[in-house]
Amino acid sequence: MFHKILIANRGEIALRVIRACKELGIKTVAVHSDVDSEALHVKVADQSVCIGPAPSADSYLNIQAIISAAEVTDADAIHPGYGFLSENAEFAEICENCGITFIGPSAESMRLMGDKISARQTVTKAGVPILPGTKENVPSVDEAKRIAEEIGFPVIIKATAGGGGRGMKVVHSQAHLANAFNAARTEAEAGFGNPDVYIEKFCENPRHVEIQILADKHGNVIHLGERDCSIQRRHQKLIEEAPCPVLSPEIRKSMGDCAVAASKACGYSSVGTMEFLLDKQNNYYFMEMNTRVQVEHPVTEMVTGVDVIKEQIRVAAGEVLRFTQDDIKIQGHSIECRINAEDPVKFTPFPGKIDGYHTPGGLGVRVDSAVYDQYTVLPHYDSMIAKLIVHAETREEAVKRMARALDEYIIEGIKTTIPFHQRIMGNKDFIEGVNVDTGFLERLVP
Ligand code: MV4
Repeated sequence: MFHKILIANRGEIALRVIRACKELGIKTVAVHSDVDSEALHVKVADQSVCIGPAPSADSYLNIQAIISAAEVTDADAIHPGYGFLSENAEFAEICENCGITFIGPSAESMRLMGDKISARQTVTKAGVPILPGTKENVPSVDEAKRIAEEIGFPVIIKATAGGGGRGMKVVHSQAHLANAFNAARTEAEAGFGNPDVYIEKFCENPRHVEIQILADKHGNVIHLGERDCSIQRRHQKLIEEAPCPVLSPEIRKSMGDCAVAASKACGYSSVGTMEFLLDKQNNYYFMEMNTRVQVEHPVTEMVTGVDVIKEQIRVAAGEVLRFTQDDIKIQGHSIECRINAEDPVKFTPFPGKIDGYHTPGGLGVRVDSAVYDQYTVLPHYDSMIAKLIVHAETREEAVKRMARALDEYIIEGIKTTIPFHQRIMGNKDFIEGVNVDTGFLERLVP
């Protein structure tokens, strides 16, 4: 097992990793920017190192500074959290070359799944369903027109280096194809340094369902069931839950088997997530893989009892998976609300000093957060300040418990998305859980 882990992140996920390390008896090193010296992850870690000025590019994305911090503190592993360097294959490679274990998959698996065209090819070989579309880069407008005609409109053009909804164009007819295709390639080149795009049949208002997988370095892979993340706004998830309220046991099993097969096909180890679209006929299609721990991992922890971060650290250290698929039982229902320092109507950032803070508690309530009373939420970073997670025996009870916990949560001095979540917990369609898809928020009249 590792002796000391450096956490190359900030906020609640840095704290989450430190908590796992403490329980495993591993020492921790926090890194922080100039403006983050009062951050909670710095206070709770055994050691801390300042790695640069406020802008992420100069600190949390500064590979040289992070590697130096690991070397001077004698850390033998780096946990990247999510965001920042977590899906940077070059960083993973540099860590390994410096004799530091990167707590995540190999650079090779990251590259294979990071490129969406090669990800589609890889999972197809494993028998995982994908939407009709191209298997290669589409090089020209003429080729794009021919393919779109063959697939049938609507189609969607996506950047192979994109992901998470960035760099996508929906096209409804041949007349709009050329413009969309050229724009997609230009944006892909500008945004990701790679102009390659692929074309897929567009699926209208699907549900976003993803499977958590856990793989060791010895070829053992299991899944921890699914999460439904359909409540999103502009590709930012706001509410996630487990299990998905509309999945039959048969589809749950076949989707889980697919996720495991896809993971084996790319030689994956560590935690990861296979993202699928679920259409109105309950067909599902692989979209992409996230090769890191995700924000919403706690809902999976609540329904499985598995500490996803501790297991991620154990497999990174070379341990054999402690579970088989049959050990994993889904119990009850869990919901997570992302609490952002934002105007709850306009969703614009609202940083500032927290002046009055009280967290909810009681049975089945969990708060993953790194803020505290009198803490100043900074404008330089992501606006998520807390995750409020509940667990209950049934979905109905979980919704009520979330409503109750939101009412107890006091955050004064800044605006937060708590009122937005309170409104959703009272929404008839959300409560019923059936008429919910990725178009849910757009259909809600303010
Ligand atoms: C799609 C799609 C419909 N059809 N692909 C968005 C995130 C990325 N991982 C994949 N995404 C989507 N891909 C096809 N072929 C719908 C989404 C999608 C979405 C699209 C528009 C607006 C909101 C969305 C929310 C989730 C998924």
